Amino acid sequence: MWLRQAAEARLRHTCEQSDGLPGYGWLLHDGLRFGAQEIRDRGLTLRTEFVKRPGGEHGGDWSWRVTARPESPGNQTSLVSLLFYVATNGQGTLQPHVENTRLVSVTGTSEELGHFNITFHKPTTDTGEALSYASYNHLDARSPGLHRLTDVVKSSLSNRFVYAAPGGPKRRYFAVDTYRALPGEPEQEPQSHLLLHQVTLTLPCRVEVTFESGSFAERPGSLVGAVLSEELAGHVAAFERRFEETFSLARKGFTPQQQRFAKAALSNMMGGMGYFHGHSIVQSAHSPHPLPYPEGPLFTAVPSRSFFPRGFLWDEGFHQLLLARWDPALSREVIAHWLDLMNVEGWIPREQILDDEARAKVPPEFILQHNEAANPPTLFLALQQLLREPGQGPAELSYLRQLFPRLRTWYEWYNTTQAGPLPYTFRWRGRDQDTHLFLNPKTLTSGLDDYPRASHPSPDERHLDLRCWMALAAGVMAEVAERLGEPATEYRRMQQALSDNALLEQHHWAEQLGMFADYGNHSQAVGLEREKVAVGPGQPRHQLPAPRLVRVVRKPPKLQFVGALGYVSLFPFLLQLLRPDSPRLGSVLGDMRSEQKLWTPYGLRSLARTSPLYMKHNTEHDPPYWRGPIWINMNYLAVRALHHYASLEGPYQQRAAALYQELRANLIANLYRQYVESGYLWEQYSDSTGQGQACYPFTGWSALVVLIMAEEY
Ligand code: 6A9
Repeated sequence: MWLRQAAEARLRHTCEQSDGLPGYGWLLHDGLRFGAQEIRDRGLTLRTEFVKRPGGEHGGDWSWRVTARPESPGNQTSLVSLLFYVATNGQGTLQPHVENTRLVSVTGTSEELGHFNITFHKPTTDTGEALSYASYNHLDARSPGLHRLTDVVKSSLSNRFVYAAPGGPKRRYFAVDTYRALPGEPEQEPQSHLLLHQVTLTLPCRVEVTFESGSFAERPGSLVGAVLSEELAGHVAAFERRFEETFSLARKGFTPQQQRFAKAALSNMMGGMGYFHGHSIVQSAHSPHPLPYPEGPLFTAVPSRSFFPRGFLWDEGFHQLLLARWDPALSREVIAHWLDLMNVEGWIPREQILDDEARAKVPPEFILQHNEAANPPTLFLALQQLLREPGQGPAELSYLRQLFPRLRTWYEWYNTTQAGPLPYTFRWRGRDQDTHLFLNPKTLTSGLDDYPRASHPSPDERHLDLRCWMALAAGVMAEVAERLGEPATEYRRMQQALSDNALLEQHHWAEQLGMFADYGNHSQAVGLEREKVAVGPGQPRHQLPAPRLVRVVRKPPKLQFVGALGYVSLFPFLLQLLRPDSPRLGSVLGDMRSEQKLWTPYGLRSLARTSPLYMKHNTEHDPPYWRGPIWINMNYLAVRALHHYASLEGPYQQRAAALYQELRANLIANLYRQYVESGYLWEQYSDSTGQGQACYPFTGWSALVVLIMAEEY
């Protein structure tokens, strides 16, 4: 945690989107041994770096270095506190070692770490020179849990302390004082023992912390000061080399600044990975009440470290497309973790909100996971990528063998629970059922939330995107089964049926609309209008609730194709099911390149400008999300598909090649420009200005720009 000492002290712990910081994120991170992060707060910049040194039985040692500098060099006199804490989470012990008021070190034990020793080294200047003066405070407290640590520290702050550097003015400052129990939670059992070391000093400065593992027997010397600097420099050099070997961005002519952008994108995805543990809360059709899902671990990347710091099933498949290029072993571990979250039916919860800390960040209506709810099985995309990695040996094969029973069950779950009304058709379950309050009932499970579907949800629906995902899934299942010598014919047959362009057209080509589409009970003539509220006699109008926006259906729905040109219509192309000589490929490319429809100078928009629900609110409070803005996961699939069709002989080969160049250049230019201007990668981009929108920093699938730069598909 950190604190700028001013009249109003504001303790910072996590970086939150609502803080509006000019920038924060990992600039370098190798996923395993080292990382460097920059946090630009108002008034100061923090650089945090770590190095891990393997050894012993418990993961070895690590050191952290935190360097704080004033935002502008003139600002040297401002006083800053850096707060370092250690906390248990339900088990383990900690012993503080205090000299005067300074917490010098903490020794402790935990199940996972065995014995350890954490040392808070004396602060120095930002270049490691001795510092003449600093003030120290510490706190020994109990917290109801990790999710309340910030509150515990805040409630113990007092400004009765005086900073008195020799020859300087005396200054009062805020520091941790005696601990008072949190209001509202007096009798709750404390889950967490917290020890905190506070250093107060002027900028610029540096503090180092070392963690030494008790089972690490022959340590060559502590990882601090010059030794740490040297190790860090070695890691930076190795990272740079490996980055170029993996992605060839220098060779492709990207500038050093563009390369730094790509390194930050990859690093922040990797540095955002977390090891989560706990249980989801699940609503099953078999039970009247929500139930806790079995407890378990999840090692995963996240869409946004600060705003969505948890696992999302279909996001993860995209994350692993990037991470598998950097470290296939890491990806294999993550995929295995996800598949281990499967229940006996073959279902994996879509959003992983596993403990109190995670739940504290999610509004109550999003917490429940429903066991009929799917999400695109993008882990098959990641697996497809891993299968292509060169040098598949016995280790990879035995990994696949372990995965196979789960893959089989997972695939079967989709195949049965999400089956459509006709053979070889599919339907997302769990659409919003209320047709009165939404312009178009949402389909959160598809991942494309408010993308327009049939206006009246019904069992007659056929969802094009899910059908294409299943074609991909069947193909990967067939390949895995063949490699393992398991029965593969049924998967092959399914893949062939789902790739049959005639059957695809029969179920999803809307001749009159000239596009691929969903099918269902649909009316195009819908709109939101103010509800008319009846006023009783003598009843004053101002006492009534404000009229709501409700949906009116001006023409009754009927079974038909759904006219909503956009990402869903592109799916047979995106997942490369179209034959290269299919005339439909020509139409798809034409729609993509049309500025009236999907093309923008910044990437492909999610819904055509000509589509009736383009940029329409879904309710009063629900702005358009997948109804126009540009999303990078889908654009990645589009660039990848263009690259594919550009490599196959056919009537559209040249067209695909030209579009490939153009779309790729547009995406890279815009994401880079937005990063330079705003300091972040974003959840989506405006289709009219290219500006980053919604959540930030979002180095989930938006970081796929690295693969687009590298031309890795
Ligand atoms: C909201 C508010 C702190 C929505 O990237 C994760 C998902 C995608 O899987 C999905 O395709 N995002 C996309 O349409 C974000 C979903 C966040 C839902 C929870 C809670 C948090 O407030």
